Amino acid sequence: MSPAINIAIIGAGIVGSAFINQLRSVSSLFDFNVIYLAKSKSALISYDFKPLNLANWKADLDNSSLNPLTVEELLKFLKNSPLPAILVDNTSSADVAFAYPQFVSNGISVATPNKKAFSGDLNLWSEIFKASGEPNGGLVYHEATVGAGLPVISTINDLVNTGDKIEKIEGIFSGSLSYIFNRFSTTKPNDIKFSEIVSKAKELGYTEPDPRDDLSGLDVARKVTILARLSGFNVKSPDSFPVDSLVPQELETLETSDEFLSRLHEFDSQVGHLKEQAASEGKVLRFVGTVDFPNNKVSVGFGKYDASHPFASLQGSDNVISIKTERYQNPLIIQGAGAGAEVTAAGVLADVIKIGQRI
Ligand code: NHO
Repeated sequence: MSPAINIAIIGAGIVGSAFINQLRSVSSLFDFNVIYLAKSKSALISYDFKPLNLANWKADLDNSSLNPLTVEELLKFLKNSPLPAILVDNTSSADVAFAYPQFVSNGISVATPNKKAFSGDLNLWSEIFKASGEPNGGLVYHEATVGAGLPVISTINDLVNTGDKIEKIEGIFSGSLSYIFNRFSTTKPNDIKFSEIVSKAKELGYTEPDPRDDLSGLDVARKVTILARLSGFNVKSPDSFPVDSLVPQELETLETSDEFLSRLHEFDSQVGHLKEQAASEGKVLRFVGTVDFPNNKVSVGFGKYDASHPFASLQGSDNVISIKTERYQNPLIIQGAGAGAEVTAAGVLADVIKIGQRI
């Protein structure tokens, strides 16, 4: 019989739905028993810890009259789990993220694509990994917080853990901004409008729930913060270094992302101007993040690149991450799809399987 593990899943949106479908279809060395599944307004809860029947999970979750447990209630519930438990946080909730140290110090492992805990306050980062390092601490995996399913975090961890020294990390870390600029700013002239391509990226599931998190540079700043910290650069927060923003000031405070998208066309000419300027120099615009140890500098912003530069020829929503280290003086390059439900969910599922192998 395969060993069994109890799984609590919070979040059933774009990534969460793909995750549940992959978890159900994958054959694994483990029996993954989902005992809790929640979205913001409803939940399915197996109080006797028997696996939930997920055959019609979407309809069952929509029709459930149970409210999601509070973080404290969920912690209490999982502490009573008769099997090892993994919390899969597929939300972008700060409240859930802030509670990771409590879960982890109670032996509950965490797998998540949620960047909030790892890019927020540096103390939270320290608390999470301190709790995980305790003899009975849970494991913490967050590969999909950078580069979706690409092996970025595991690679940096392996480099650092084997004594290599990171010198510079540079790359296109945003799948949505990669998609947007690969289509918008090309070496051949085009008349694509910025607002149209942003809406398309949202429709394809490449953006964050609110595309302003991508366009403001905040999402990239979060990813760069995470990579810097893993590499030993103690960045205080994602707003503690320079970040260029693509969100017009007038639209920053609009309440909903729908309102934002419906008004973005008013500002098409502003970004259009930047692209024309780059094109007049025979270059393309790209949105790049950098962690630069020799210069003690972390930054996120626009760069103009010649057509021959690898950043200029990216396809679709690809990310490209170049890691220069003491051992890899010719940088190690990781490239591939960096956004989208399936690859992100696969990154989370791979983490769940790794946790299963270690607990
Ligand atoms: P959704 O579709 O809004 O789903 C969120 C779900 O969480 C909903 O079901 C909501 O009801 C539930 N929820 C929220 N708060 C809750 C709470 N307190 N209790 C219970 N349920 C709650 O969001 P997504 O798109 O599925 O994203 C989920 C997480 O994955 C977020 O943390 C996001 O940052 C992360 N993520 C998403 C993507 C993506 O492709 N959509 C990626 C990475 C991480 O690789 C992707 C990426 O980096 C995209 C990025 N924008 C880029 O590079 O361009």
